[in-house]
Amino acid sequence: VSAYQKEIALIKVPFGLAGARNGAELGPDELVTAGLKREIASLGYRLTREVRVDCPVQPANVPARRLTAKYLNEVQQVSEKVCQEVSSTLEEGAFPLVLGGDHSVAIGTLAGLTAHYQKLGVIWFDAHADLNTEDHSLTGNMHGMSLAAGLGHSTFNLSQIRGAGSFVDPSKLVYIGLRDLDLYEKKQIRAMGIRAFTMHDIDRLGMKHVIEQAIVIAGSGTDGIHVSFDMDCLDPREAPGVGTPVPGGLSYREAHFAMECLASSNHVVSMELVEVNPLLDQNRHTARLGVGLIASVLGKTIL
Ligand code: 5AB
Ligand code: MN
Ligand code: MN
Ligand code: MN
Repeated sequence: VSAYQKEIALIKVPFGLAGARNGAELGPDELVTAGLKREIASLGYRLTREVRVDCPVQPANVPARRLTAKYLNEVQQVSEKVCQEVSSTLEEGAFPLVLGGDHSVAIGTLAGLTAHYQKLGVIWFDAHADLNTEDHSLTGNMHGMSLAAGLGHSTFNLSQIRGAGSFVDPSKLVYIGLRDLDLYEKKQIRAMGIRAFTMHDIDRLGMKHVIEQAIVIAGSGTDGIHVSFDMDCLDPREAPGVGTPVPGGLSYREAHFAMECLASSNHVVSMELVEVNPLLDQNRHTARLGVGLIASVLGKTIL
């Protein structure tokens, strides 16, 4: 977030059909209840718009669908709306803060961002790579396909979203926190040469080195960095309220430190925080952690 940009738009996307379990659709309200707007205000930001994207919910009679990409039409609808909201926010010069929902909401965010920025850097915090296509996914859950759509690998991709710009440049994309990859995803990361800081790399190099490198890769020669933050990048002991927990994730301080470094880089142009699942949480712990991490990206410091 650059120092001059003190206007923010809250884009709530209560959509959970593309996730593995019910509950992610409750994420945006949970983050607000956990104090998000108070934090934003106390950091001196003006909330220029607050929208709640109208999202489809589970139909009473679930029709027989292609298992390769479940709820594809619903994901497409939501992507279009999120794209529009993110685009308008950027036109107004405000900072888009997108609250998921499952991680498929990133498709719309990336669509709106690429419409505005020619060269977008992306840092993807996640236990997973979200690179599956409809032909390779083993689950058919589209929250595991959002980056494939952003890069143009899946049949449903950014080019099918009205108003979207060009695909994300894989050389400007960085992963942080990976530890659960499907075989196809591993091959793709290697084939495309995507910079991926796995949990092993974080253990080896430390978060300081990792986030500094990530900021260089996603932030130099680009129009700015989009932070896509899947709460399952955190260790499940820190963030139990996520749909697809994987042991061995980021600690509270590693995640906060990364967000603090991003804030001081002045390169962050947008953020989304996804996969908060209140049904699986304990004492709103995960949502409160999410609020704290957003505050850190927006410039909150300890002293
Ligand atoms: B998340 C898995 N690779 O495709 C798949 O939480 C998990 O947005 C995807 O990162 C996890 O279903 C998607 C097994
Ligand atoms: Mn994800
Ligand atoms: Mn994930
Ligand atoms: Mn720079």
